[in-house]
Amino acid sequence: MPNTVFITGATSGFGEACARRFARDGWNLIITGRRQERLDMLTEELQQHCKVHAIALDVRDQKAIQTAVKELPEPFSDIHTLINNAGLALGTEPADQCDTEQWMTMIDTNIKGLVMMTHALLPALKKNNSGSIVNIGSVAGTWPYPGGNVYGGTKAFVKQFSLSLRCDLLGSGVRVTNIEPGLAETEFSVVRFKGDQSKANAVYEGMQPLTANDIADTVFWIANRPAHVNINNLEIMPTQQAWAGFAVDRK
Ligand code: NDP
Ligand code: 8X3
Repeated sequence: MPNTVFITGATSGFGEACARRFARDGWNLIITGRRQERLDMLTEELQQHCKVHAIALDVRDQKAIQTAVKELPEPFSDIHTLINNAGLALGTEPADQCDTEQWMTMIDTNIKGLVMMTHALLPALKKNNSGSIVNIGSVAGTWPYPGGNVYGGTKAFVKQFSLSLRCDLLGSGVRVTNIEPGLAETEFSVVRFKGDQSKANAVYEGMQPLTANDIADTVFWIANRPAHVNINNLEIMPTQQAWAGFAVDRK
């Protein structure tokens, strides 16, 4: 029987590419996201290759998470891999000029959504004494940059939560990985700049960013390591991206 993967944020970018990658190898898919029409299109495309269960789900809605998990039909209730991918960055303003509503949205989605999703699926994952949780962190969780404030903070949380989860799951057979991608061209920057496509394009101008498929291949590789192998943390950047030095305020 094929394994089942549960993907949050499968309507775009990394999540959508993961859905295609896992479908290609015949995994059963649970695809989620807020945009129903995108879920419908993806279901129609992928159900030729595998079984697909689509759920319109906002990860900020804790009750909806509980219901979605409780009502998973056979064979989807037997989950091997959870990809905690749903997330976003909003704005790049310095902290004192930020819209705090945007801060709360990032915290509610990237932190609270991820932990509640994880908590809801842990019983199903532990039942089989195997499987994987793959969390999508970011280089922003390790390397600070101006305007990254709360977004970077949420991804630092994801990194530490992933490590702590590993400790709690030791002996369960369930693996945990935090992936930290650098610049990748998806809808990420369009969302960050509130639909301003030219601002988003400028982020990737003159360089070759990662693609959603690069990340999907990586996630697929991680989920398919032998059961005794746990990739703890994996940072992945475009070749044309590296770190800058410290900033110094010289008077
Ligand atoms: P996209 O904007 O292309 O995709 C984001 C996905 O998250 C969409 O499917 C969106 O679905 C979903 N999502 C957002 N908010 C919610 C919510 N409240 N409930 C459910 N789903 C939600 O961006 P990426 O694919 O690039 O981003 C995926 C993850 O990767 C994010 O966690 C991001 O922080 C991280 N990341 C991205 C990098 C990049 O450079 N692109 C680099 C490092 C990390 P919908 O709108 O339909 O709900
Ligand atoms: C996305 C990568 O560098 O834009 O998490 O924050 S970055």
